Amino acid sequence: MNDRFSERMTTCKALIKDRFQDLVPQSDPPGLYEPMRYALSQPGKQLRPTLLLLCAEAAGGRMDQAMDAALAIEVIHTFTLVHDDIMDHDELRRGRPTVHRRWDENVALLAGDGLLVLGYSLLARLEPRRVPPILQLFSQAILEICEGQALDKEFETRAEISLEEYYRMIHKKTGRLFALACEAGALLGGGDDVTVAALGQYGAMVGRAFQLQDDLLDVLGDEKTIGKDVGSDLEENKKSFLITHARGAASPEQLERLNALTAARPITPQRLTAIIALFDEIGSLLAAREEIAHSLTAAQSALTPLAENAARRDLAGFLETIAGRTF
Ligand code: GRG
Repeated sequence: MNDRFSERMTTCKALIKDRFQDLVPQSDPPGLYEPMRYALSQPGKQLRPTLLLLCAEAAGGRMDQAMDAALAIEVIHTFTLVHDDIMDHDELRRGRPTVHRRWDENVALLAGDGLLVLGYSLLARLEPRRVPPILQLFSQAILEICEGQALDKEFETRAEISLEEYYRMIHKKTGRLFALACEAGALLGGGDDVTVAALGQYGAMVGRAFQLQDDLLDVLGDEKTIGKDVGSDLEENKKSFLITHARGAASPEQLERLNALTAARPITPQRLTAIIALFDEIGSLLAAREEIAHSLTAAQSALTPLAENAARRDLAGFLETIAGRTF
């Protein structure tokens, strides 16, 4: 990562963090507001709000015009994590117990609902003429994320899915929020239709690369570094890129070994090591890395219609952070 870009990332994150402190009111009942504060108090990577702010500038505007939308997207993203952790029975998030582990599922459901509403109330603070199109954009995207999550859950009950189905699911579940960040930033920065569409495509490709990377980190990552459970996709019978690719590319003998290794529960560290070795033997780890590289190249190409300026260079720099991420 070059120094200038690293500095810009730090600036964006600091801008967001400063405004994040007092978002949740100190109101009664604490059973609602404490878990909401807990979920927001441990910052994640803040990729989506950073992208949103960079896209506002890339479209010719200023970051301050887009700040409330940047906060909103991070709050709404945090909400999706709280509900996703319930659905996936995950115990760790951002290195700490998930909200439903720290309290219980009912508390986590309600805290998530509160965060979604908080996100929308931040959008209502934008410049009045921007509110209707932004609400429309967010609402469409959020419904599509729900569709992606529904597909993700449905696929858990299926023995196998095609790579086409996998890409459709991650496009909705993960890519859509990244695309929304970029489109909303572009719109708030005053970008024209071509710029909004180009940045939306850039975001979708960043999201695809990000999810593929996430699938790899689920098996190869270090629990302390990624701050969440390792091997959870296999444990939950999730159709990650790796399992989907491996099932399609394995020889009959490899498939038999893969089925035997993935059938038993829990997925012990020894079994996880054997599954990773088999993914490697089948070529699925390499295929995932190649797909990440293709997606990042597609994201870079999507920037072509944009004027050559510093913000566009930052968006190209952002791709390097995704390519090299370890958490
Ligand atoms: C109504 C928007 C809405 C959603 C409800 C729960 C749900 C339906 C969708 C879940 C979508 C989801 C959690 C997708 C996974 C995306 C993903 C890999 C998130 C991890 O993002 P990071 O690594 O997290 O950027 P940090 O902690 O860094 O913020």
